[in-house]
Amino acid sequence: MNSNNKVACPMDCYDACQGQLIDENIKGSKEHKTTNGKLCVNFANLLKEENIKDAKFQGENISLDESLNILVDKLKTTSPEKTLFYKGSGNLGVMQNSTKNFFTSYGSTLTRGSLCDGGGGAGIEAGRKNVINPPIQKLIDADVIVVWGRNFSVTSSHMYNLVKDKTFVTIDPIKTDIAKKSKIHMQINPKTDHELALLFTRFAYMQDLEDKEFIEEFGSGADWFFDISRNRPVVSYEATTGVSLSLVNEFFDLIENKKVAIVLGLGVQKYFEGASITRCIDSFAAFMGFHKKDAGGVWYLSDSAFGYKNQFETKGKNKKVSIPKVDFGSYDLVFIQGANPVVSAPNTKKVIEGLQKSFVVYFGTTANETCEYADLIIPSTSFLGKKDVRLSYGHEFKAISQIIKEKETNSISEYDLANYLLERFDFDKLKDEDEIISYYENTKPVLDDFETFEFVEELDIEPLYKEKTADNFYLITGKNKNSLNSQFAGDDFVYLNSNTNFKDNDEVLISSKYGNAKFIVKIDDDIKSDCAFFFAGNKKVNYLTPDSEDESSFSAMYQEVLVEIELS
Ligand SMILES: Nc1nc2c(c(=O)[nH]1)N[C@H]1C(S)=C(S)[C@@H](COP(=O)(O)OP(=O)(O)OC[C@H]3O[C@@H](n4cnc5c(=O)[nH]c(N)nc54)[C@H](O)[C@@H]3O)O[C@H]1N2
Ligand SMILES: Nc1nc2c(c(=O)[nH]1)N[C@H]1C(S)=C(S)[C@@H](COP(=O)(O)OP(=O)(O)OC[C@H]3O[C@@H](n4cnc5c(=O)[nH]c(N)nc54)[C@H](O)[C@@H]3O)O[C@H]1N2
Ligand code: SF4
Ligand SMILES: [Mo]
Repeated sequence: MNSNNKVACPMDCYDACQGQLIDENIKGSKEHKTTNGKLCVNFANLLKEENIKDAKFQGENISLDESLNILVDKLKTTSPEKTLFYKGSGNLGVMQNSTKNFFTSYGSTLTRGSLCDGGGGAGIEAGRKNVINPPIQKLIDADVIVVWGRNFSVTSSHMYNLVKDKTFVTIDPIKTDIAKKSKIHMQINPKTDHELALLFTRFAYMQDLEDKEFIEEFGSGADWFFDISRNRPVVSYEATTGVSLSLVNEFFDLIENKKVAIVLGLGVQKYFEGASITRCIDSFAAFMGFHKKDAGGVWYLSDSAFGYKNQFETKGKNKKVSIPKVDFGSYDLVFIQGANPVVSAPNTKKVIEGLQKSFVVYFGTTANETCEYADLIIPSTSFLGKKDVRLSYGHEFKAISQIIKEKETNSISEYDLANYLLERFDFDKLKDEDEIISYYENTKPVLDDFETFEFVEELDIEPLYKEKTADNFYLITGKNKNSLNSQFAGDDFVYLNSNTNFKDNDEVLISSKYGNAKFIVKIDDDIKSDCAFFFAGNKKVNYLTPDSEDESSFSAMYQEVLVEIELS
């Protein structure tokens, strides 16, 4: 009997669930604390996906061997820095990083920064070095959970399930599922979270609620931080953030003498100064001493590989390009793995024009919008047919993937492709696959807590509300329950409040500085009236977004934009 029965969900999601094959069906593992016996609708969607069966060159089916030979020939005849290695997050298993080892040794241009959590991460690092989350038990032991710019019950439904009976406070311009489940919902104006954090700080000081012991022992610069909050009249914050002082009072009543956790999400940091905004929130948390208590703390998207030694590291002096600024057209060969930049990267028009100019190799499991521009397609083995380990950016548990299904005949895993290429170029091969897997499986990283907390002492943030007029809208994107970024259910609508004068099914042209596209309207009063909401994965929303990097981390800033809407 085959004793291999573990499957890790490979998808880019906080929960990183562990599945188990039982009588031909994959069930959520009961032993895995967060999975707790359940998998989600997106996992079911993933199992239904049709995988790419054959390699393709210029649209014609070819054998896997032929496709690999074409790739090698191309690489041998192109100058390495004119090739780009572009990896997305379609699969978050550690083995996905194998290929980077080859492309680094070979000399490809690599990307830096992120399309996801980079800005916020840089903000946390600036205050306390490492982006690591407290143990999940501290979230379970908290009394009040402040959900700040995160759609907690949707994007980490398993973490939510562990704490669903707590008291919630949500800070979000959209009336999300978790906002509806919250005692207090602060329907904040976009890009004003640092101002709300300063207002909170001011209130805390007035009510003598700051944690003097924490500040004394670990803090550096707390006085400066407090000074920033004192710079302007309290009532002025009410106007800019859209959060009433009475709601702030209610908030402080609710958290008085309570153990408080903040679960921070992407929403606060999709802006040019996303790092500073996040650091300001983290500084408020430190002012209150939420860090380092027996319960509570601040959770963000942690560096899941923290404390592990990269098993694929290799030396290289590769050029690096900021991922949101990539110009595909300036490379002779682009190797895209596990990504769908035609939908997920900013400035779609520029992405498509660039891909049309370059020789594009797509290495992935399913045919997505980016494949349409690929010259060569190499099928990647489905997650059921390759070994892997999933680390989580939400909690400390890992999930293991064994081979539970024979791999598709014409597919190749990331590990095998990397070794194949390393061999063809006479580079050192990777360590044995099982050795790498067992390293990740058995290593328990030491998560040293910080010793000093450096409060943000200066803030220079250009608010979007300055440019906002009665005629334009903030652009907001958030994740969809039934899709995983651009995978699965497509929802290409724009969601608007009923007091915008638009109606259901109106066809509208939406434009920004960066481009325009047509959308069909859905009216939804959960959306703040000056916001245009789209689900991440909307095929057209990124025609509107900036292909520029944030201030500190080479990362995307999808919401640093205002849009105009007209009937078309
Ligand atoms: N079902 C499902 N789960 C997923 C994913 C998915 O696609 N589908 N994607 C996964 C990935 S890749 C990631 S990175 C995570 C991200 O998960 P989350 O951190 O939850 O990220 P988002 O859904 O992008 O945004 C969260 C919230 O921020 C709010 N927001 C927008 N602008 C602002 C603002 O200026 N201030 C405040 N306070 N809030 C704002 C939005 O309205 C939204 O509700 O989820 C993962 N989980
Ligand atoms: N406007 C706007 N844009 C956004 C966001 C937003 O909130 N707003 N969110 C951003 C975020 S948080 C993220 S993380 C990015 C995600 O952007 P990407 O990393 O580009 O992710 P996806 O678009 O989901 O595409 C992933 C692809 O990986 C492929 N894949 C799946 N499994 C495997 C595998 O095992 N091997 C290989 N080789 N391929 C595989 C799938 O076929 C899928 O098409 O999008 C970002 N884009
Ligand atoms: S909740 Fe996330 S990790 Fe768990 S099965 Fe669904 S997509 Fe996968
Ligand atoms: Mo992400």
